[in-house]
Amino acid sequence: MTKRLIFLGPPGAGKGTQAERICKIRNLLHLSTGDLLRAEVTAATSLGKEAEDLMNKGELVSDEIVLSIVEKKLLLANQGWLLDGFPRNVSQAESLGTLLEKVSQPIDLVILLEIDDEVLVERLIARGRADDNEKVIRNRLLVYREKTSPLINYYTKLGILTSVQARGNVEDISELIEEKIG
Ligand code: B4P
Repeated sequence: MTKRLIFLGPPGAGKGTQAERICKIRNLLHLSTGDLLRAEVTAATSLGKEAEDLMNKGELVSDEIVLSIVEKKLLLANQGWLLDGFPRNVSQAESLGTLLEKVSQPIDLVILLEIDDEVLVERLIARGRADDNEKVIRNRLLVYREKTSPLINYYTKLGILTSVQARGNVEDISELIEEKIG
């Protein structure tokens, strides 16, 4: 059974939206590094203070911070998990690989949510979060192309990547994802 999943895709592709639905249906732990970081910012922890400025510029938070958050949560998950927004670069993917090897929890499937930039910009401006203004969104897209998109090749080479078109209504996209998960 497919129970260890990663959602990959540009900002606003709907990773968070779809992850919430799939995790409810499949009883998986939903691990969103974006949500976890925003919770640290809201709680004004030292980690949150360090992350806030970077997030508001659309830059990635340091690997060290993100890994420390993910590692604790992943090790407690025994029912399967869905990683949403993590890994975000090759170095995070390598660290994740090492961690998962240690705990004998291989990734079953990486789902790439594919979508055009202009749809993303429209969606995110409509949402209006602190990092959802056009200048920051354009930077997040650049950071995605430069740092995150090499993961497409990385997971394709490992033979565990599949793609879904993420344009359309939320329910239809969920169905496509469900078909891929099987
Ligand atoms: P994230 O929180 O991961 O956010 P995201 O990529 O912008 O959004 P996502 O793809 O989840 O879209 P969503 O479903 O919300 O990252 C934010 C920041 O955190 C990063 O820039 C970075 O600074 C930091 N960060 C996070 N993880 C990190 C890591 N691993 N390493 C370093 N830094 C990290 O959908 C977006 C909008 O579209 C919503 O309003 C939604 O309602 C709408 N929508 C979704 N599906 C739709 C559909 N089918 N049709 C119409 N609208 C739709």
